[in-house]
Order: sequence, then structure tokens, then C-alpha cells
Amino acid sequence: MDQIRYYTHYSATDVKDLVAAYQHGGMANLQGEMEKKANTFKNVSLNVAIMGGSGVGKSTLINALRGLDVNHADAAPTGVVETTMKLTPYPHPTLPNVTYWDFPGVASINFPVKQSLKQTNFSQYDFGLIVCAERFSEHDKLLATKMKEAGKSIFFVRSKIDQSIQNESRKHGYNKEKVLEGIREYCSKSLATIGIKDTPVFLISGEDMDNYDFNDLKSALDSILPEKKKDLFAMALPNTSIAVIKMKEERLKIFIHVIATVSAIGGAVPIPGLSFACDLAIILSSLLLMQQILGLDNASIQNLARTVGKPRASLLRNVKDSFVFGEISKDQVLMLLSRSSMALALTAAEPILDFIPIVGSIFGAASSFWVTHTMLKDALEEFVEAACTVLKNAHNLV
Ligand SMILES: Nc1nc2c(ncn2[C@@H]2O[C@H](COP(=O)(O)OP(=O)(O)OP(=O)(O)O)[C@@H](O)[C@H]2O)c(=O)[nH]1
Ligand SMILES: [Mg+2]
Repeated sequence: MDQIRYYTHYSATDVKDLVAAYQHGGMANLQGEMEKKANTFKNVSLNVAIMGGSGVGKSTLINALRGLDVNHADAAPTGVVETTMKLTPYPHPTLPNVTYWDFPGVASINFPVKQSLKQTNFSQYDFGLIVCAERFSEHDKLLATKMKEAGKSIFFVRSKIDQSIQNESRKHGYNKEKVLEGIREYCSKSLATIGIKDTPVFLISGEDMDNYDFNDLKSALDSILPEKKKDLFAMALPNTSIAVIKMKEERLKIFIHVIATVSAIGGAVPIPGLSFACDLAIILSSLLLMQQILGLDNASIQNLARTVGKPRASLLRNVKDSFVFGEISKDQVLMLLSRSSMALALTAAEPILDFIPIVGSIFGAASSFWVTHTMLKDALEEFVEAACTVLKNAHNLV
């Protein structure tokens, strides 16, 4: 599985490099190029610093970003009393190259600001979120300055928006948009007071990431991250919207392309009744990885069920094929493979690929490339459809 993860880093350009390598030196060259890329991709990581005052919701936000309910064994502890005492790394459950760093609240007794900041290596983070639950303080400014000195981007976040909205909604004349605008202005003013002007503040809720400004924050982060880190972050995101699921789908299409290539080059595992060979282990791992990235594995569904407070069964409602959830057996893979080999025979070789049809043309029509590709692409379509249905079930969307 670990090896398979590196293939998620491929971009369309990387796939083109493979083709060039093959054209210049055949299979051996292609394989060498793939190994070279795998070694580079091993070092692609994303480190996110989550900082701010005590009790503002930093740890809650980290759990939400990792798609973990607070009761999960690996979740960051949260609480009404001061909870996070030392800088703690929290790796993403599926993509361990993505790490969220939970800072203890600045200005807490356990975080002697100046001394601790001196010891912190701010250059190790890709970007930082500075979180407040009311207004930003001088301590937040100190963090911002340190990050800037290290050449890192920071984004300001006002958390617990759900709580503010709930409180305000009980009042006469309540208007949600006006309340949000008021909070935004108030936060900007508090930033201006500490000398940070014309900087957006993102209003979010660790308890309800699908609402408020989380999508805008995501876009802002997108604009500062280099390509490989951007892709990694996109795949590590929780499924907060259909747009996120579709974005993951686009990334996974390229992944499938690479996997089909690897399978065509790699070790041949004969499949009973089929006239070609595919690498079953690679295919099985790829399915499991796609399933995890799209939040359909048992653990992710369980976490979602806990987070939204609904039974698992109600999340899975209206999903046509239960194969998309949980364990995937070798027999299921064989069945899917034979199904796609039959589909392949019916559609004939060429136009199966609707993008970058380059690597595909290297291999013969009946090769494992096409079978693997068709099979994984069909599975991806089912996964994506199921992920959208689960999201709708979770939030009662129609
Ligand atoms: N309603 C609501 N409650 C939140 C939200 N974020 C945090 N909380 C609650 O606020 C309290 C503090 O949250 P934590 O995530 O522990 O805050 P923290 O910044 O990590 O706190 P320290 O580690 O002590 O600095 C907890 O009781 C959370 O449940 C939110 O977005 N909405
Ligand atoms: Mg904490």
C-alpha cells in the first residue's frame, strides 16, 4: 500500500515523462523513470501549523481536517479546560505525509511565549492557520511575524462560527448573513489593531466544516501551495462538498493511468479464465486506496457516522453497489476484472481513454493496461457516485 501511495503524486506532465522515457529506451527505461519518480515523491510532504490562543478550537479543527470524530482513539484531545500542552504532530489517517501540528495555546501558562517561540522551527511548516474564537491578540501577531520571518504563509481563521450563529439566532431580527458580516468586520478590526491590515479572515466551524468559509480557505491555500503539495492536500481533505469529491476524482484518474501502466509493466499474475495477465496485488491496493481517499472505508464511514450523529446504515442509503464500502476481496477484484475484460471486448481497443491517451497507445489492445484501466475507472465512477450519495445522506441534501 505504501508504494501505491506514491503513484497518487503523478501529474499529467509526469505521465508524459514516462512516455518519453519509454520512447527513448523501451521498457527498462520506463521502469527506471518510474523508480526515479517514486523516490522523489517519497519526499513530498505537507506540514500544517495550527496555532492560536488557548481553547480557540485548534485541536477540534485538526480532528475535522483529519476526518476524525473526537472520540476516535487517534483524535487530538479537546476540551473546555486547557488541553494541548505541547506541540504535537497528527498525521493524516490515510496519507501519512500530511501532518497537522497542534500548537499549545499561546499565552497559556504552559506555553511561555517568547521562550517557546525561540525554540520552534517555523521553517518546517508549509503554512500556518492562526485561529481565534473572538478576536486576534498580540500573541497571534507574534506567531504571524515568526511565520513570515521563516518565509511561510499564514491564514487567519475565526472558529466556532456554528456556536456564534446559534447564540445569535435566538435574538429578535436575526439575520445570518448580517451576523457573519459583523463577525468578519470585528475580526478584521482586531487584526488592524495589532497592525495586520487588509487580510482576509475565514469564518469556519470545526463542528461543521461543510458550511461557512471552509471552501474559500481551501481555495486560498490552493493558490500558495506548489503543485505536488496542492495535490496531496486536496486528497487529504475531508469530503466537505461535491466539489471536493470531484477534485479527488480528477486526481485519481491520473493515478489510475499510472497504475495501469505499472500493472502492464510489472509482475504478471495469471487470472483464471482470462487470456491476459494483471498484477492483482497492485489492483487490490489501488482500489483500497481510492476507497480511503474518497472516505468509503469502514473507518471513514464510522467516523462520519459519529461526527454527524447518524447510524451507519442511514449514510449508506441509496448506494447501488455495496462493494464500494469496507473490505474488498480478491474474488471481487477477479469478478470486476473479468467484467471489464468483457466490456473491453465489446468496445474494442482505442477510445477507452478520454484523456492523455499516450501511455495507453504503447500497449496492445488486449494487454493488462486496458483491462486494469477500464476496471479501475469503472470502480472509481462507482466510488465517486457513492461518496456523493453518502455526503448527501450525511447532511440531508437532495
Ligand atoms: N460549537 C463548537 N465548539 C467548538 C468548536 N471548536 C472547538 N469547540 C469547543 O471548544 C472547546 C475547546 O476546543 P479545543 O479544540 O480543545 O481548543 P484548543 O484551541 O485546542 O485548546 P487548547 O489546546 O487548550 O489550547 C472544546 O470544548 C470544543 O468542543 C467549534 O467549531 N464549534
Ligand atoms: Mg488543543
